[in-house]
Amino acid sequence: MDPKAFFKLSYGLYIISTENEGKQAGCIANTFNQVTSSPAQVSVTLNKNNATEQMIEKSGKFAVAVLEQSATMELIGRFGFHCSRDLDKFSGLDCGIDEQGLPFVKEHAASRFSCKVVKTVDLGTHVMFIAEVAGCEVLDNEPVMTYEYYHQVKNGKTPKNAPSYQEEP
Ligand code: FMN
Repeated sequence: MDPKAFFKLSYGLYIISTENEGKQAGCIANTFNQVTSSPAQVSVTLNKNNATEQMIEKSGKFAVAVLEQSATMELIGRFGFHCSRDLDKFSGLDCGIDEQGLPFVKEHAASRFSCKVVKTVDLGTHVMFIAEVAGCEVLDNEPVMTYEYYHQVKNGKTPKNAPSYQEEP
């Protein structure tokens, strides 16, 4: 099995966020996808250790911000390399509240989705949430961030919690 085959897969970069009992959590994910069009359904796969995964299990809903190429490494670092249990990740950011009452990041976001979980699939280390889209909106028309752009142009790294993580050769 050649692990480099996985590097040929393409993804975007997203901020997944949720809220439960007055607390907020959010993290970076590259695993957000549309899975059906009618009804419009999406999926995201999150590590069970992530505060965001644990909060979505309780809230049953999540918001998604589709990141643009202009997203700063500070923003990606805040959501992708820290835990919401230790940090208020939304503090000082330009955020909105969606139709399900969830916070979403507006900064450097091309569009956003509000998602209601309809199925949860246990994948061992990770959980895949399948959700119906309760609302969505275009926020900006700048080019979106791909996983390849994040690695090649921004020189970004991927932490162990990401499903696409691979040991450095
Ligand atoms: N974590 C996941 O569980 N699923 C992903 O798809 C995922 N993709 C990531 C892609 C990138 C480029 C980066 C930087 C991180 C990714 N992560 C992913 C890791 C989480 O964002 C990270 O573990 C975060 O600190 C979790 O925060 P939380 O504990 O507040 O939920």
